[in-house]
This record gives sequence, structure tokens and C-alpha cells, in this order.
Amino acid sequence: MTETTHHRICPLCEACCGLEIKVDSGKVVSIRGHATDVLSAGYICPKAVALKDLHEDPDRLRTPLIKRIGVFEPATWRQAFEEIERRLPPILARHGRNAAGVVVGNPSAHKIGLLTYFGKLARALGTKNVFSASTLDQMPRQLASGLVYGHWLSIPLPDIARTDYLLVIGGNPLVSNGSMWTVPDFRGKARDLRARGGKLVVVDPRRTETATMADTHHFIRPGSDVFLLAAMVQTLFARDRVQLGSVAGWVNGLDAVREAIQPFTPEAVSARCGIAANTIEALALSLVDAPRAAVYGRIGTCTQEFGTLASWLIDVLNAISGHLDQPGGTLFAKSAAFAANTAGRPGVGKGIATGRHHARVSGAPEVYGELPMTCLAEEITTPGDGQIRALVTVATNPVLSAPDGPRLATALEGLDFMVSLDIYLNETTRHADVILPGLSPLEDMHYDVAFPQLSWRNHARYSGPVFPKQEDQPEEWQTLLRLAALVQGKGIDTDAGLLDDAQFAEDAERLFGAKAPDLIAATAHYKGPMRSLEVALRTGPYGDQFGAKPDGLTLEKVIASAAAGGIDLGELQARIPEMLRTPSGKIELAPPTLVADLERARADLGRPVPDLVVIGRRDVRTNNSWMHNLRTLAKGPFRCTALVHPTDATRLGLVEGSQAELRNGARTVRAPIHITEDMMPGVVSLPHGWGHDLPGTRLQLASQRPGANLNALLDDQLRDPLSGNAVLSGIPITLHPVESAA
Ligand SMILES: Nc1nc2c(c(=O)[nH]1)N[C@H]1C(S)=C(S)[C@@H](COP(=O)(O)OP(=O)(O)OC[C@H]3O[C@@H](n4cnc5c(=O)[nH]c(N)nc54)[C@H](O)[C@@H]3O)O[C@H]1N2
Ligand SMILES: Nc1nc2c(c(=O)[nH]1)N[C@H]1C(S)=C(S)[C@@H](COP(=O)(O)OP(=O)(O)OC[C@H]3O[C@@H](n4cnc5c(=O)[nH]c(N)nc54)[C@H](O)[C@@H]3O)O[C@H]1N2
Ligand code: SF4
Ligand SMILES: [Mo]
Repeated sequence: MTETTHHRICPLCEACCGLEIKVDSGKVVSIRGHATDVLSAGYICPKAVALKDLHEDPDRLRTPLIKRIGVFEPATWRQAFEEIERRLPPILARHGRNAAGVVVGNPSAHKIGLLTYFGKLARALGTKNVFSASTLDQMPRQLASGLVYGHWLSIPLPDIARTDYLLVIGGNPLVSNGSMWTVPDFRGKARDLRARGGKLVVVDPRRTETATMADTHHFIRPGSDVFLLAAMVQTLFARDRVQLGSVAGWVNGLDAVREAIQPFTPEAVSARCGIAANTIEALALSLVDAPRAAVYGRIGTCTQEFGTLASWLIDVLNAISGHLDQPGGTLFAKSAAFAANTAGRPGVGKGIATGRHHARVSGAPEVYGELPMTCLAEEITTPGDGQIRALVTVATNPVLSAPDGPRLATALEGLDFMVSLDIYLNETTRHADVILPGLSPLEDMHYDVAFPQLSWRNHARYSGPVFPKQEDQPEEWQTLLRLAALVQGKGIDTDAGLLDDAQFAEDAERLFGAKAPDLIAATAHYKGPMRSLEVALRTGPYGDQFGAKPDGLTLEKVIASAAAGGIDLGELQARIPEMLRTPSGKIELAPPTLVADLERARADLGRPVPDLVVIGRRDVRTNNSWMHNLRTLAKGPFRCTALVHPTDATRLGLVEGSQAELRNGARTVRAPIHITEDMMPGVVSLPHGWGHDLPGTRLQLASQRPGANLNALLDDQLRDPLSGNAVLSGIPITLHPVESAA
């Protein structure tokens, strides 16, 4: 037998590490970090190795399933599409386009076919009921960026390789490996930062793995980041330390910020944050005192009632401390393909709009084309015109991942029809009538669309399939296109390739006008996402412009670089004003909706601090809700434990290792207690993504140690009104020893 070596990036988290995969006789022999990868230089975490388990997992679906009289039966692709055609279009014909809902989840960000074709299905459905995991995660960050810089994916990134001071708020990159910031081997980079005399400071209600390696860690009351950040901004104004540095000529709204921030003095917010006023001042001043500094906030700052405000104030701090768009401060990536902030006229754009339509039941505004995930259940269960009766889910497991999963599960059971494009029969897809399996990542090609826009270094990397796919199995983009055709009444025999050609031609004409015919001819040898990737790369900022710049990038060159570890496009560079896409061509530091929302925060400042609140947690061997079925990751100590501070444990009569019940009104879950001083007193931490004890799933390993579903405890009515993002952190609960829980 002959061993072959393959290079692809890991699809399991945002670090996007380069892998070297050795294969023999159709089996994975080894998975290692690719030492010469231009982004990750050999770094991997234990999850990458589990790609072998994922590929070989007997529970991973390989054929479509159709539910008949409550039981899933294997089916051919033809039978599956026939069943969908028989049941879905009549619902739309009878009840209108909004009777369909569509939900897309996290793994789609790691599969170019899903990411670039999901929108085609949503458009074909023509429904406003589009939902995604973004409103359980980073929508506040994206909305703030849209308002300030003019595009949803223009995110300032800490220039970790050159900074002297990094303040991490509400993120644990040592475990999560970074998010909205592609930064493989955060630990190594943070170590280098400290070795050259720089400082790492962490603000988190738990002394996390990242906090443990930091110079300083501050506990903060969950949900109060907006107040801390506002007071830091206020301090810089009050002490006359505001400096805009190189972006001074490009900032609108500085006076409006100064005016609106006045009430948020360190003294006024201190009790709410649980941080001393002089500590808040010192944190603010450290930013201006450091020659090069960056503030990074992540999910802890987003999944709260003031998520958009908090995300925005992080931008304000980076700007007014003089480090925005500076080496060693925060910089914007320049992606080789697909970035809106490299397209069109440099330095100016349309900006963003929200609220172009609203959720029927709650009235929540559309944001980035979506409605809040926390509106899904009520949109299914509330009768009336526009009620969701048919649902398509794509790579998402909201029964575990979204607040009030039990309510959602009941809602899904009440649908007239549901289709899931997924690789498992799990807590969500068990409610489907038809499940269409996706490819194993090792059978799929990939090029990251989003993450090069968020990477610590510019680069272009292509991943080819490691294994051939089963002959009859469509690629996921083909499945999405066929579903799109089907709901447009085109019938199930339409060829996905022809549909794609037609769509490509349409897009090319819209985007490239008179040049479209040449473009169509020049790219005809590529299909599906490969074809749009070729166009994006060649017309992108490093592209060969279809021959005009012969040294520039083409897909062929990027493919050829895979074994070498991809193409390095250098460290991040200053990009203001060229990357701005606001109508003014300026950084809009004081968007009126955000300034107005500060009043909501001010009014909330006096809210009493609850006795006990729950927050989430991630573990390096898990990924949201779907990797507990993989042997390499499932072994070891049980990870779904509730962490409690010793004073709380004593007060509540809890002993180490005992079962406790967490209660939020009538909602309850049980978990074993681990007592640790790493928790802030008054805060309990329970990881999300567990709860694999629901009937009707096919997750043999995960169901052996199911864990508790944190989201069964959370309320689906709590959200940040601006972004629609769910509140997942800082929820008041009570905690009871199980023996006394009657
Ligand atoms: N309480 C609490 N809840 C949270 C969070 C939290 O911090 N606290 N975090 C939130 C965040 S950040 C996120 S991103 C969401 C994630 O929530 P979701 O987007 O729902 O993602 P997962 O729960 O990871 O479920 C992924 C689904 O995709 C399927 N899948 C995996 N690989 C593939 C593939 O290659 N193709 C297809 N078609 N399907 C695939 C899996 O089987 C699973 O059904 O969870 C959120 N939920
Ligand atoms: N191993 C692993 N890696 C992952 C994932 C995973 O499930 N497992 N999920 C991936 C996904 S989808 C995402 S979005 C990213 C998320 O990436 P991160 O944001 O780094 O994720 P977390 O580890 O949840 O870190 C959030 C931190 O916020 C803290 N926190 C909670 N509430 C508050 C608050 O109110 N204020 C402050 N300041 N902090 C608070 C928590 O204690 C926690 O340490 O991780 C990704 N990477
Ligand atoms: S950190 Fe781990 S899971 Fe994330 S991309 Fe790298 S190897 Fe994969
Ligand atoms: Mo996420």
C-alpha cells in the first residue's frame, strides 16, 4: 500500500489551522499540524485529530433519511427529493413564501459550499424568516462594525505579533482558539508578547485558562461590560487623554461620544461591574500609556443585553487611545477574496441598513438579512398570516444551541414539514421529515470565505478533498441548489450543474456588465464554489485581474501552494481610509442609534445585582453541540460540570462532586458541582451544547454521557434589541443540592 499526504485546513474552529493528513488504503493514518502552513505554522489542538473519528463515525449519516410513521428509513437521493417535492411546494403555494423558515448554523462558516450557496436557497424561498447562529453569537460585533466602518465584516484585529498591551474582555482564546479573530496558537503568541515585555490583561467572571497565563485578571459581573467600557471611555475624556493618532482626519462624532459618555464615571459603574473605580481608571490609562495597545472583546461581550453597545465601545476605546489602524494596535485584514471592504470604490460605500423588515410576532428588526434565532419558536407556534409551517435547517442544532431548547423542540414537532441538511440524526434533525446528509469535511474542497477577513496575518490557502466522495452523493452546494430549484417549481430532474451555470451567468452580468461573457468563458472549467472562488481571487486585491497583472493570484496558483502551506500575503497593514465603506467616507464613531442606546444603559445602571447568575464555558475538547460523539474527544473527565465559588457552595450547602439543580423559574437542569476559586462569587459556570439524552437521536457515544443542556435553562425572550442577539450570559438562577430539591 502507498501512503499519500494531503494538506487541508481544519474546519472545526475559527483558528483554521493547516493540517498534514496521511492516508493509506482509504484510511486516515495520521493528522498533524502542517509545519510550513503560512498561518498556523504547525499548531493544532486535539480536535483536529478527531477529524478521523468524524470521518469514520458509524453514526455520521451517509444516505438520506425519510421519516415514515415516526421512524426514519434510509432512502435514495431521488426518493428524498421526491418526498420534499411532494410536501414542501404545496405548503408555500397555499400559505405564501413566509410560511417557510430557514436556519443555518456554525459549521457552514467552515464549508465554502454551504456558505456561498445558503443565500441562494434563502432567496429562492423568498421568505423573511431567515435565522442563523449569528444571533446566538457575534451579531452585535458585526452590527457595530457595520455602523462604524460601513461593513459587517470589517473587524479591527489586535496586531498580536507587535503589540505591547493586549486587553481581552469576554473571550478565552486559549480554549476557544480565538473567535472573530483567526489566531492559531494564541498561547505561543501571547507568550511571545510577554517575553518581549508586553502585558496581557483579562476581564472575565471566571479566572479562565487565558486569565491564568495573563499578567492581570479582573473579575467582572456578567453583563456589565458596557459599563466598564463606557467608564474607560469616560476616563480618557475626563483626563484629557484622548488621542486619535493616524486616524485623526478620518473620525466623525468624537464630540457626540464625549457628550453621551459623561454619566458613566468609574464611580457610577463600579458597583455594577464589581470592579473598583481606580482599577477602571488604571485600565483606561494603561491603553494610552502603552506605545502599542489593543482591546479585544469576544462572545462574553456580545451575548448580553447591551452587546452592540459593548462591541461599539471597544471600537471607541481602540480609536481614542490612538491605536486604531496602527501596527501593534488594531488593524484590518486585507483578504484575497470575497471581502466587501476590498470591493468597489475605495474609501466610501453604502454603509449598512437594518430593520428592512421585522419579525411578525416580536417585531424584532431584521439585521444583516436575518431575524433573531430567539424568535424562531414563536414564529412557528403563533398562528396567523406568515406563520412558519415548513422549515429547512442547514448545519444547525438549535434544540441544544439556542435558548429554551425544549420550547423549540415542541415547536419543531408542530411543523407541517421539515428538511435538514446535516451529518447527524441529532436533537434537532430528529424533528425533520427528511434528512439530507452533507459530505464529510475530508471529502470536500474548501477555501475560507470569512476567516481571512479576520486573520492575524494575510494569506490565501486552498484545501482539496482528502478522499473522493461516494459517487451518488451530491456536494452540499448542489443539494442547496436543487432545493432552491425545487421551491421555484423547477422539478427535481433539473441538473445542478446547469442551474449553477445559469446562476453564475446572471451574477456575472450583474457584477461585471460588458465583461461578463469573457468571464463566463474564462472560468467555464470550474464549477460551483470553485468558479466563484476563481473570480473572487483573480478580481481581488492580490488578483491577476484576468491577465492584467500576470504576477497576481489565480485559483490555480493558490491550489498549487497547498503542499507548501499556502500563500503568505504578509502582516496586517494600515488600511484607513481605503477600507471604509461608510457613506461619509469617515469612521462613524458616534452612530446615532448607538448613542441613543446609551440612555437605555444609563437607565439600567442602578439595577440590583442578583445573588447568583449563570454563564457559559467552552472546553478545548468540545465544539458547541456536535462533537461529543467522537471517541478521541469524548474520553477523559466529564466536562459538563457547574463551577461554583467556595463561598457560594458553603452558603448553598453544596459539596464537591454532588449533583445540584440549577433553576430559572420553572426551568431546571442538573449537573455535578465543582467548587473552585476560579469563579467570581455569585457566578456559576456551566458549558453549553450538552443534553444528549433526548429520545430519537442516533449519537451512540454522546448519549452515554449526555450532560445537562444549559440552554434548557435560558429564556428565549431576552435579547439585545439592536442586534437581536440572544442573552446567554448573566442569567439569574438559584442553585440547590439535589437531595433537598423536592
Ligand atoms: N448558552 C449558550 N449557547 C450557545 C453559545 C454559548 O456560548 N452559550 N454559543 C453559541 C454559538 S457562539 C454558536 S456559533 C452556536 C452554534 O449553534 P449551531 O450553529 O446550531 O451549531 P452546533 O450546535 O455546533 O450544531 C452544528 C450542527 O451542524 C451539523 N454539522 C456538522 N458538520 C456539518 C457539515 O459538514 N455539514 C452539515 N450539513 N452539517 C454539519 C451538526 O451535526 C449539528 O447538527 O451555539 C450558540 N449557543
Ligand atoms: N474548544 C472550543 N472552541 C470553540 C468553540 C467550542 O465550543 N469549543 N466554539 C467556537 C465558537 S462557535 C465561538 S463563537 C468561539 C467563542 O470564543 P470565545 O469568545 O473565546 O469563547 P468562550 O470560551 O466562551 O469565552 C467567553 C468568555 O466570556 C466569559 N464571560 C461570560 N459572560 C461574560 C460577561 O458578561 N462579561 C465578560 N467580560 N466575560 C464574560 C466567559 O467566562 C468566557 O471565559 O469559540 C469557538 N471555539
Ligand atoms: S484550533 Fe483545533 S479545532 Fe481549531 S482549527 Fe486549529 S486544530 Fe482545528
Ligand atoms: Mo459561535
